[in-house]
Amino acid sequence: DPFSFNNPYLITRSLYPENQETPIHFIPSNHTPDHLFFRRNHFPYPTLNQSRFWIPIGGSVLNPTIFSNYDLLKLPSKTVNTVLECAGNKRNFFEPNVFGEQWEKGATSMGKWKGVSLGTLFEITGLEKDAKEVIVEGYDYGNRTDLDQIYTYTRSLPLEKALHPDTIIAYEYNDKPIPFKHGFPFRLVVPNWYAMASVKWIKQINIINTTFEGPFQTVDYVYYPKKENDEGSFLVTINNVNSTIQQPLHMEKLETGRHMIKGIAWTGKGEITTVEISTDGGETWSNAAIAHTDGVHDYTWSTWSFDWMVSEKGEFTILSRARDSYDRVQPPNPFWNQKGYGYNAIDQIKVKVE
Ligand code: MTE
Ligand code: MO
Repeated sequence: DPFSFNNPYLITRSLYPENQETPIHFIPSNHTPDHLFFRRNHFPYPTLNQSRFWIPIGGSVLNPTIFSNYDLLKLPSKTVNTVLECAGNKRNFFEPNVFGEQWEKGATSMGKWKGVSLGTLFEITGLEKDAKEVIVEGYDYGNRTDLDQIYTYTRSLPLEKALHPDTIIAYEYNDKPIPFKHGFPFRLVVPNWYAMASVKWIKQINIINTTFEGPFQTVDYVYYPKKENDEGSFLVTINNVNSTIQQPLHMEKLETGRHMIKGIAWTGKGEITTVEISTDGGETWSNAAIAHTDGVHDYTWSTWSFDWMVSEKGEFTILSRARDSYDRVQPPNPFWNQKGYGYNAIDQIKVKVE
């Protein structure tokens, strides 16, 4: 649409590789459109060629098989509506600050992915009895300066998660082929897990009977809770319960009267049960109204809204606190860790009423 010049742009955190986040106040409550989908890359974009349309599956399988795009399109399809949130989303708000992409609140998306369950492919290849993990490698690669070696972006999943019917090799996003920057032609989509697990531009899949030790799972995407050493570390996997206020804007000036406070809430375990709002910096709380996305529960975020009547002038701190069906609740303080993953402290903005 040549007249869509009013579209908001992504906010660039780094250009090469390209890391950009969504201006969260513009993100619609339903599926994230391509132009607002955050981009998170560890390496330059890979170049596309015809070999990309085949996925070899090997290792601890009975029948190693190369699946073509035609094979994949013919197999029973599976659609999942899911949030994909970067584990580093909101990293910028950790105190003390941590190194890494300084994401604010927009490294998150929600969309409709269609593809084939990984389990469907393993029905064809068979699995050896001692199969333990599924390694998925992407086509993008580059030098990791910290390790002084070239790596591809490669991750593994425990067999149980890989076999979940909603873990898919996707070939469509929002009813169209996946946009190139988001993994075309094939991308792994792992609902409920932070998005580092959802490997873009799949090159090959290998089943192993050991524990994968690639750097994107032994160096990165590990919580290191201590400042001085690596004691007590554990892997980043499922999303924490979280919420983000989309409206009003942080530091917005408002007039006295009625204002709609609204936003999104999501979790990697169960579903969102309540979102509480405070307009007095946490002294009192009230429930927001939650709208679950029209029957498509899946792994979507919930939108919520709260009608705020404000008659006094002054500065106000507005907070949102989500809770899920496992009774996980956003904490007042984030769980600090060296690499700044999984920030989910109570969301906060300030406004001035004049
Ligand atoms: N897959 C490949 N091949 N290369 C990558 O750098 N980044 C991961 C994941 N999959 C990555 C990848 C991370 S950390 C995130 S948050 C998501 O992709 C970002 O997906 P997006 O760029 O489609 O938003
Ligand atoms: Mo990420």
